Amino acid sequence: MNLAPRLCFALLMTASAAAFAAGTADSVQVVDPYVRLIPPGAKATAAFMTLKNNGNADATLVKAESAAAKSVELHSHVDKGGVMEMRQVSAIDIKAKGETALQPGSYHIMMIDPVAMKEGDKVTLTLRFADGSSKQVEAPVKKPQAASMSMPMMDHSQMH
Ligand SMILES: [Cu+2]
Repeated sequence: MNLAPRLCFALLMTASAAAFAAGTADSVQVVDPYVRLIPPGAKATAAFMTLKNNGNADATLVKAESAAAKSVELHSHVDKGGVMEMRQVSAIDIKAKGETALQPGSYHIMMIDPVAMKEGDKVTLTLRFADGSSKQVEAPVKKPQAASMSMPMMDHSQMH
């Protein structure tokens, strides 16, 4: 068996894919990133932003990393019989020439066991895309607005 030529070919393919990938990350623009301020000792927070894809190919976010939390996951909210539930997702798509909003009640980057944060701190996140390209984002820590404090879609009329 002669595996060497095939292996070389595979390496070449990987190298060219990586070169192409740099362009893909470059074509994704991060608009208005922020990390939600949480009380000290809270077990999790989330990062939000709008991902704008200026490229001609769909982009797929597959991972987010940050030194500011023990683990970082991509999440979405799903409607489960009228109750919004957080769910880990393996990827978040950004269509070519389109945009995907990471916002309260929808997609978000979950930061579990975060370091202590205060308003105005800058959190560095690394976004990794399906093709191996990556992008660094500086997200300021912001106090949540009143509207996003409450659970999304919650019907307050039923609480009284
Ligand atoms: Cu979450």
